[in-house]
Amino acid sequence: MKLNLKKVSILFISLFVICSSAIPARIHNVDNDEHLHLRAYTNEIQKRHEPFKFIQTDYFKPFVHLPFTNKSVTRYYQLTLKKVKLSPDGFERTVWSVNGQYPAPIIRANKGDRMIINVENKFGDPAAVHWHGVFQHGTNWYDGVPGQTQCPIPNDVSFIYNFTTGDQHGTFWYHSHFMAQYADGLRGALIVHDPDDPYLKEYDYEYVITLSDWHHRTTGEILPNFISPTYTGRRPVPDSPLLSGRGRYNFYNVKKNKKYRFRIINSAADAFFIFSIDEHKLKLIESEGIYIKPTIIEKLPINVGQRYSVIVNADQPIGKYWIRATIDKRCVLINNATINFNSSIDWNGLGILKYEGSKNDKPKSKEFPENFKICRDPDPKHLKPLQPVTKYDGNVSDFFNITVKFQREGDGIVKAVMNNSSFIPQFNDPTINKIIRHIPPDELPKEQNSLIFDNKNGIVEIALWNNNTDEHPFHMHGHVFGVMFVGEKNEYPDEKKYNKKNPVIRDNVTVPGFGYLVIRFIADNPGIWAFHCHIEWHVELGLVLQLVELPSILMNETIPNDASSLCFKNDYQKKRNPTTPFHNRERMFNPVIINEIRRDINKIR
Ligand SMILES: [Cu+2]
Repeated sequence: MKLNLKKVSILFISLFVICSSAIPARIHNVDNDEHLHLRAYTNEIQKRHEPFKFIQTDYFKPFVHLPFTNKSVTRYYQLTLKKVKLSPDGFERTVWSVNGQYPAPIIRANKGDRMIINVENKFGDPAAVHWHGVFQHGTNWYDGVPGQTQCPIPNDVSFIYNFTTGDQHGTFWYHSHFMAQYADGLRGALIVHDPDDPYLKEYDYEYVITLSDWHHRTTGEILPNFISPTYTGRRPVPDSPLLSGRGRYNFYNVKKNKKYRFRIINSAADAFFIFSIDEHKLKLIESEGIYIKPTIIEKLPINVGQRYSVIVNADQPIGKYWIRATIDKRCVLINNATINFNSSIDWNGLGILKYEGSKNDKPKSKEFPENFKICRDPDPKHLKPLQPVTKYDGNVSDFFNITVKFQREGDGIVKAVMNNSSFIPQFNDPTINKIIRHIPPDELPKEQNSLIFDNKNGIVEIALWNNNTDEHPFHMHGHVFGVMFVGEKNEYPDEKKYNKKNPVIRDNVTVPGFGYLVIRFIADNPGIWAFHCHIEWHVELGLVLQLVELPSILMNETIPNDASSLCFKNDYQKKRNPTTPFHNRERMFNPVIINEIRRDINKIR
């Protein structure tokens, strides 16, 4: 067979495009010397550690907190990533599993513990694991975001994530941050117990419920249709809503007069859920690791990536009650060209709260009425932190204006853009590597959507305008933020209305369709942190930013060898000398403003 030069170069160009953009292709690794070297290296690292505990968990068994000790504990967990055949809703398909199960096992720790987690990749695809909500203070390279904080873990390679839970406690989760892999199965709960939990005496047992939208087709099949110039549909329609990875007849057993803390995690790729338990009110106590003033609610709206804890008192007559996790299809637009538009989905996900001693019959319980705004986060008055946080009330040192919209790009594909730029990761040269080899942040590629700020402990404000019909659940890595303002269409941000004194604190917030969002956080965590819509289909269309936080500190860090060696042809040692200090340079990602007079956000219309 003859290959001419033109064909070869087309092949190489196509390979480059596949490897360096969010185009949906499973990348298969070729064995080469570097690869073999890496395997030997990771084996060596593993020998130096304690045995890793291989965990599998039953989400339908209640648990109590781990034993509390005076000293923090180092916990060694083994997560083996492997494709297996499973039938979560009765339909068998290939699942990107962790330790053979879906959802991935519940990882648990106490506040202050060190987590040493060995991720052994047997997927046959590259992978990475992100610890959603964990600050990763001082360990940015273990945040698990290919293209930003690490290179993907190649197949047949083990990689050890090593981080501390620090002062954090609450309900977190972990999932793949590589392509749309988490929608195929790599998602599970991460729980950090707190010996100082003010609500500890108010519940006897705990349950974790992960909510997910399940597809019968893999994302490898869905994405090439979705990201195509000819696609005129909306976001792919799922086939089932699942509670902790199961369909309708999943039982959460309770004992009469006991109290249960339910930790609800929306781990969906897309779906906005409404959660409730018939005839049992929910006492809301936690939003994303933050204790909140207890509020009694009947129905809990929960968007993608968000977490809440509620206490449920099993004080009703012995019997069975529906647990409802309904995908709110009012937040989902579907047309006839939408992938799986004729799905046979029952949008009403169900589980059963089953009292000990109840009869073997179907629940006859009554659903609570609805009394909240659709496709929105709960009313801020229900999410007030137990301790009001005032640190966001001060002079803003860095301010960014962001506009979100969808537009057809040069390749004919409708992409999601932030300030007219659709995010494209460079998987084999993540941003952190670039900063550490002293590439000036303003020289980062424009399509990496960098928000650069370098004022230590300064207040950073992001004002975001969502110029399209969809609501978006925005998640920030490495931080929680104070929600200053959420506005509907034509309800423009007005600083006088900002909630500076006692804002909602979280890491994942909903911006309404054609609405506004203003958040503030403290620049206290040097690193590269993703800030993105958590609808996975929108991530694939580029709805991602990266915070380049305190680069003048970050550039002097050293990436551990195991993390840097994931990158082929790694030349991070070769440091460059920036000719001009960062703070004297113009920034790349226009029209983002740094350290200038704050713009009147009303003018961004
Ligand atoms: Cu979105």
